[in-house]
Amino acid sequence: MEVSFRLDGKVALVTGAAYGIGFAMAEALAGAGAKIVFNCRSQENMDKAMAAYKEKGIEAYGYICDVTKEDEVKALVAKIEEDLGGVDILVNNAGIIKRIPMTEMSTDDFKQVVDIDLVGPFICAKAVIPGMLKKGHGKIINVCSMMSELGRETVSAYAAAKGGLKMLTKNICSEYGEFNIQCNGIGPGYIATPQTAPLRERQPDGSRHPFDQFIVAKTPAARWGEPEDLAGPVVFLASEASNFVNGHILYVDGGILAYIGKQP
Ligand code: NAP
Ligand code: GCO
Repeated sequence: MEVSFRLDGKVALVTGAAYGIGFAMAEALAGAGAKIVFNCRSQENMDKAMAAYKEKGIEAYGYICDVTKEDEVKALVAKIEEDLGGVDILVNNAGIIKRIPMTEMSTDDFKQVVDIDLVGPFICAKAVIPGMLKKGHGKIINVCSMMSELGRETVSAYAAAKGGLKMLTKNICSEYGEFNIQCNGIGPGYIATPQTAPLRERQPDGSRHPFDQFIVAKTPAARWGEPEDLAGPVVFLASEASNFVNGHILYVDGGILAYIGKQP
């Protein structure tokens, strides 16, 4: 039996892949043979990202597009259909976090997080599914979180959105599985990216941030994840090797969810 993880001829749209986890996942998908399309919101980030892809030898197609704006997303998907023949793989990666105690958080802040982290993936999936139905196949990978399962102080909106994204994943699987569309989630643990930089900042005396120490102690692998740790999982879920895996959340967390924590 030969199992293929190759993605030659496939078009992958990775949202928010200017840097961080999205960039690493796009790089991995390109390494497996996929054509990469990505978006982000600012021209400045786009310019840096295009240079970074070029440096890696990847001919990526980058577009300015906000995942919360349905008209922009529809136009992007139409352009991909016209230029590249449609999206085979969608990775819903774009996301933000706001760390604010719940009773101090404005409703507008809460809504903005849910809008980007949950409504955005709905808008993007809704835009690509008709094309996938026509093609007779499709892979949708939603980037979930530890907060799809766990709560913690200050991240109420993020946890609500990522918990919702887990269930959107299962629902897309339920609704479109019979049409050969697989929708799965990847739940990264604590990964060193700009999003988590404030949690790793050195203290004025040069010592490690208490949250940084807390995460390393809470992770059986005893380290932060790197964006590259998501490479194998995303290629697996994008490839035919996972054709009967559907509605699953693959946690890539160095073991955090398995562990009760260090004994005193
Ligand atoms: P990051 O470093 O902050 O990168 C986020 C990316 O999303 C950027 O490219 C950003 O570019 C883009 N983006 C944000 N809002 C957008 C919007 N409305 N439309 C289009 N693009 C948008 O974050 P990351 O750590 O790589 O995280 C990527 C994903 O993984 C997020 O969904 C995050 O919640 C999730 N995650 C992260 C971790 C972690 O520990 N880092 C763990 C679990 C899950 P622009 O600002 O230019 O738009
Ligand atoms: C936080 C972090 C997390 C991670 C990640 C964990 O403040 O707790 O930013 O939410 O980014 O999503 O899986």
